[in-house]
Amino acid sequence: MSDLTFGIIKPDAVAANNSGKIIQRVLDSGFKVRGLKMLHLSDKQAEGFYAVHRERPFFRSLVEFMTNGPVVVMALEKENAVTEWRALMGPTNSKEAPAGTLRGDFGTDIERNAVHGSDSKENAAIEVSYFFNRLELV
Ligand code: 3AN
Repeated sequence: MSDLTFGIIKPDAVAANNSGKIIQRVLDSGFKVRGLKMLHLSDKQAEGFYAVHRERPFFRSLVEFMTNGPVVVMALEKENAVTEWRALMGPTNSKEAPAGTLRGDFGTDIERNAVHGSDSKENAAIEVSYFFNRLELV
């Protein structure tokens, strides 16, 4: 099996009806979807997921944004999945993300940036298991 990474279609992109387009771009880019579900994060779930950012000034705002509507979580498989998914997403700030990247095409700014992706193989494994149990991964 190739590498797994973890992705989220964030509340801004779900609310704008862009989840389908984003999933199509995922498939067109050669990822295999190993896990997929929609959920509405609680404060505790979002705080736990973003625990590494707890001390950052934007933490409260990030948690509020991530809990303001449903998200779609994905376990994605591809050779070099972490790097490939981050390349498809584009840079963190949607204002600086080029057209053709998901954050460039579907995001608004540094917070409302449409998608999340793991930043390392180690974090990908942690994040996949935060959201999926083994029965939910095909
Ligand atoms: P990435 O998601 O590209 O790995 P991180 O890990 O630096 O970026 O940030 C995690 C999330 O926190 C980002 N996806 C973004 O939504 C939010 N974020 C990062 N920096 C800021 C900021 N200066 N203001 C508001 N939100 C931010």
